[in-house]
Amino acid sequence: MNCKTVLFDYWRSSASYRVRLALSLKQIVYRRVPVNLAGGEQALPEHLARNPMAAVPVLDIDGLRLTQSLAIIEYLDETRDGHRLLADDPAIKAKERALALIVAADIHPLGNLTTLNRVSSLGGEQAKLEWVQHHISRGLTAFEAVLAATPRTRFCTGSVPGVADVCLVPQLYNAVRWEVDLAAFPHCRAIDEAFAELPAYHESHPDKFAPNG
Ligand SMILES: N[C@@H](CCC(=O)N[C@@H](CS)C(=O)NCC(=O)O)C(=O)O
Repeated sequence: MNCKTVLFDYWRSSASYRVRLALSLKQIVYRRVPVNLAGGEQALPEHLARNPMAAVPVLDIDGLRLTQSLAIIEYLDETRDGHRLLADDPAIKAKERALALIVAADIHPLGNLTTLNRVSSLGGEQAKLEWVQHHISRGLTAFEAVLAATPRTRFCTGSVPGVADVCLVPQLYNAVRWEVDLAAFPHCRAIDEAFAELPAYHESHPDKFAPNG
């Protein structure tokens, strides 16, 4: 496919999954270029030239090279019509960003590959598992509390998915991977179920891109 919009990603990367969901909701056609994190490709010079943080996602679009999933998502929202990922209302937008940041800033860095490799080397595999489960549960507890504090809406802040939802869904996928018990997060699970009714969910899902999958 000769497509100028290129997403450098990894199938199981939750930050990449956020961007895939946003691209899909915005109905932006793109081409994927996998960067094999398990094989260390993020640290190769060719990828460091794309992103000096040695991470995915990276999005090439409009002659630009964008990094950081939330910055990418906001760029897409500001430059493309159609499905809106952030509200115009500053109060709602602040809440959307706060929820997105619980995932992207407060949970995700503590469960990143680099972090977990370091925890494992210091404390072993069991310590790594307890570490990641603890930090995912702690963040989702806060996310759930924010959702529970306001009347139930289909998605985080309304009837359609926005930036908070495209962060939550990959985080829940990641939580299941690490065998976190989601029983205590009914609002979060309900949003995941609502999202699963949308084509974007299936177009972007990691299982679709799993090696041999
Ligand atoms: N804050 C960044 C985080 C990017 C990030 O850490 N991505 C992970 C995958 S989810 C990664 O590439 N990790 C590589 C590593 O830890 O070596 C974003 O939101 O894009």
